[in-house]
Amino acid sequence: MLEWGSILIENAKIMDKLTITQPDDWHLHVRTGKILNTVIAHTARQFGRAIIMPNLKPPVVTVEQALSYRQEILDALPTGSNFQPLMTLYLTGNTSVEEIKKVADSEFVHGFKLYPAGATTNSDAGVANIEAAYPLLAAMEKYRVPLLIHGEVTDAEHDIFDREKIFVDSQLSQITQQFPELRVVLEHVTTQDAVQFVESASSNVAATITPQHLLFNRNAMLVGGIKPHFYCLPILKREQHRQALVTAATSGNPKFFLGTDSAPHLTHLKENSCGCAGCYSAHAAVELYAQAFEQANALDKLEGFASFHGADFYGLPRNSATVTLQKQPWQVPASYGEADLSITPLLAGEQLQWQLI
Ligand code: OTD
Ligand code: ZN
Ligand code: ZN
Repeated sequence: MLEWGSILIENAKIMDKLTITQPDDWHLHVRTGKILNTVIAHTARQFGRAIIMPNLKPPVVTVEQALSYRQEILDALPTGSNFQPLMTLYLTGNTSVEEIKKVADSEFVHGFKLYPAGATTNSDAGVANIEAAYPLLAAMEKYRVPLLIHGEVTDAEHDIFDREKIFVDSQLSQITQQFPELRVVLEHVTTQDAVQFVESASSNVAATITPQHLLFNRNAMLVGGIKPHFYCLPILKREQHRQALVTAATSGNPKFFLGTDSAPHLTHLKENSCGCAGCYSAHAAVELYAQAFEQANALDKLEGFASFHGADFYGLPRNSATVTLQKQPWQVPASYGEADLSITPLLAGEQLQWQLI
């Protein structure tokens, strides 16, 4: 038996068991109603906490709404679960400085989410002109409320594969320059350019990385037929970018942490002539990350990425419980949920190597 920090490795040559501090998911969609009921146990099985995205219809825009959404999530949890939903508000052109102060004073709401209008699922209420929202960003900087950003431009003339880089160059660099003390999480980074920006920014700027962007490039979605369950936004990029993400995630740099962006959609709405964006990964999130870290020979870096860096950035205590992963191949089910509400998970029907025990 060999100990690396708090990671316990039994059988050092063929590493087949891994115990780490319980991780958190710093970017998650759980929806409401029946979908919430189907998905929440998957997240609660693995994670201590998760940052809950506010892109409901209508969006979560006030602390009061966030508290009632939080209660709905708590009510949907399996009995005995200690899972804690960490709420966020959706930043709109109508957000007030008063609401930002309320978030600063709330122990349950942890930030605002900025969606450029039209960038992703349920983002129509997002910010059309970011500069017009600068007074709000100034208030968030002043009251130390984190800003979580979907970093893509949405103008029709920009190629979908370039939208993140253009956002970083034209918008994010302005925001971090104007508001150097603002705490910023660039959500779900997908490009080498975004990684480099975050690395060279101040310690107030961090990023989440999804399992699909660590494991797959755009060939997974497009070679041999269109695979709608790999379609998410920001869209999967080319291999060079995937490699940059793996390097960042496994570097031990505290600016990078786990955020699944697990986004459940009904199967028939994804397998559709105009399929919706989002990968459902909550069923196997930690297992998927373990696979990516193992492929990079970096399982010893998983705990920092999954369990420490995010809590440290948000100024929350690290979890005290642990979880254990075992190398024990299992087959991902074809779907979850009742027939007419079926959700197809990422890698449905495929074998995964690691299993949470
Ligand atoms: N991306 N789908 C969704 C959100 C994310 O940009 C995101 O955070 C969703 O369905 O809510 C997606 O592809
Ligand atoms: Zn997003
Ligand atoms: Zn998301």
